[in-house]
Amino acid sequence: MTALDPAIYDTGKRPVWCPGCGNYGVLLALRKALAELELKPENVVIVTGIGCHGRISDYMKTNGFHTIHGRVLPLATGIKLANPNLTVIGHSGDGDAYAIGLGHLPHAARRNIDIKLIVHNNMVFGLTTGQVTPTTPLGVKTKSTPFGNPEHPLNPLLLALASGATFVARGFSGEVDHLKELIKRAILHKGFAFIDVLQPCVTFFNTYSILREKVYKLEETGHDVKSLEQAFRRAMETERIPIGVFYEVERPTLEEAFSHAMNPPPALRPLSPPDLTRLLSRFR
Ligand SMILES: Cc1ncc(C[n+]2csc(CCOP(=O)(O)OP(=O)(O)O)c2C)c(N)n1
Ligand code: SF4
Repeated sequence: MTALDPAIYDTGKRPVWCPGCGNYGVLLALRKALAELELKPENVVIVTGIGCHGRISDYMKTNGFHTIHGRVLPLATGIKLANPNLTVIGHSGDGDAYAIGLGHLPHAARRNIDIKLIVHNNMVFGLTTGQVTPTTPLGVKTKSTPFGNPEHPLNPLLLALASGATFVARGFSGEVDHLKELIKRAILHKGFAFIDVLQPCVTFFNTYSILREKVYKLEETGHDVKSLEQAFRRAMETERIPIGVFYEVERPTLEEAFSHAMNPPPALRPLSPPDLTRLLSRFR
């Protein structure tokens, strides 16, 4: 395959992210993945939530929709149903996806709509300067938990697996080429693909050294991606942190199940302007 130049997706805007932020790794991996899959910018839509992660659509020269906090999946679903020819990739933060927007994840997973969700999981609210989120580890001091987080964190991979997702993966923004491969595989997967990306927020919760020490690659262990049981076991590991594809199976997509209403999908229907003569005659 002859890859495109990743620079074609560069809007030329200088990112406002803090130096060293994990968002840079996700941006680079995304551009490289699209380039290697030779996806033309006009056929890709990046949907982002509100947060530091949300700026990624400003730096991607594709179609983009920077939506309100926690509403990436409904937007992405609508776009995909309107025009299934588009590659629709949602980018969300852990606050965006697992707090205010949590109600949408299980439903996108069980519906198996062919969209991709990449969650920039820095385990903290970045943009609002470092408050606790559903994935902040127990005991961690944040701006809103000065005595340590008293709440048990949510495990997003277990949630996605239990909801019926057909593609569940975890990446690390410090492993850009590995993440690029995950994004490529997610895009090629026919159905809902979920990637939780461990993305250090160097300013409010710098997890680089602990993640570098603990992550290991699932594909180097003989992990069977078709086994739901193995996927659950790996997702529960805490001593070491697996990255890679946990689970991947095929199931009909929502678009296929919905084909009676999608024939053709709204964006591909011929434009036939309504006859306004009768209506206009009332105003003569
Ligand atoms: C309805 C609503 N509630 C709250 C906010 C305030 N707000 C803006 S960004 C943000 C948190 C973003 O955190 P996260 O999704 O983890 O993204 P990050 O900044 O870490 O990338 C919040 C609570 C908002 N914009 N809209
Ligand atoms: S506050 Fe954190 S997440 Fe936001 S740009 Fe800075 S390092 Fe990145």
